[in-house]
Amino acid sequence: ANDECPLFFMPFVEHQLSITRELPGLADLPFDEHLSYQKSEKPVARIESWAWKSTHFRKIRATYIDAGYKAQVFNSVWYPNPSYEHPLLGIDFLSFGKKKVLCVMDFQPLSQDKNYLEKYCARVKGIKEKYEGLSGTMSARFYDEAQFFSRQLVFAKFDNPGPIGSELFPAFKEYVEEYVNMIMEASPDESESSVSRVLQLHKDYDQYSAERDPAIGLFSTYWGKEWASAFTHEFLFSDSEPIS
Ligand code: BLA
Repeated sequence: ANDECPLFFMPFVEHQLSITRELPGLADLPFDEHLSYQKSEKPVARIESWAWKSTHFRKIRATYIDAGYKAQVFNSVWYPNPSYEHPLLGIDFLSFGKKKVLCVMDFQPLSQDKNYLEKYCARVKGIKEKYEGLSGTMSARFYDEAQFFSRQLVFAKFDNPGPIGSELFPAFKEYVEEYVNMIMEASPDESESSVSRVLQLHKDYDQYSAERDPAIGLFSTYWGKEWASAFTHEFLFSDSEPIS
């Protein structure tokens, strides 16, 4: 959209694509075309989204926003099949202006039970510790860190885009690799009770996230309120209900 602004997070999209392409049973997950691409001339911006499913994942979705220097965003969530009670992989990387970069990435736990966190989230501790700049703490402005977030959350604010390549990209590659390996090596629990419990937790996650998503204002600015609401409830968090 803006010739001068590099697409800071495009290497992340490309890397994620190269990983998803190798997943067994990969297929496009169809969704409404008007949600998959939009552009705006004034202010200049474009948004594109993709979604897949595979043998191990019921939904992997990704979104890129290019509004020039005003905003660059890569946002993605990986939902394993409900036969896995494992965390979701949540990614939210944003740059605003030339001096404000916000990066959040987590194995987003479906439970805050100590054993659950130890089993599924603590495993990335060693990765996070390698990247000094990535261990900030989130505020309570939008989300509640005690719900659907773990202690191993990557959280970083930078005043320049430099660390996107030097720290965030290698950390991202390691998180994605660890995450995919964790799911592929896990034994699925196909029992009806477990599957319905996990599906309900995915639904709770979607509702929690849709109600708190600070991006709705941003979507509205460029593409209007109605589109923003449809994008949030039908694509980003498609198991959420709008609250009227
Ligand atoms: C914060 N995420 C934000 C903010 C915006 C977005 C605009 C507020 C930034 C600020 O003003 O400080 C943007 N959220 C988006 C966009 C999409 C979205 C563009 O869903 C969709 C395309 N958010 C997630 C996921 C995680 C997440 C999956 O969508 C998990 C890793 C985390 N985003 C997250 C957190 C904050 C945030 C924790 C709050 C940062 C803080 O408290 O300072």
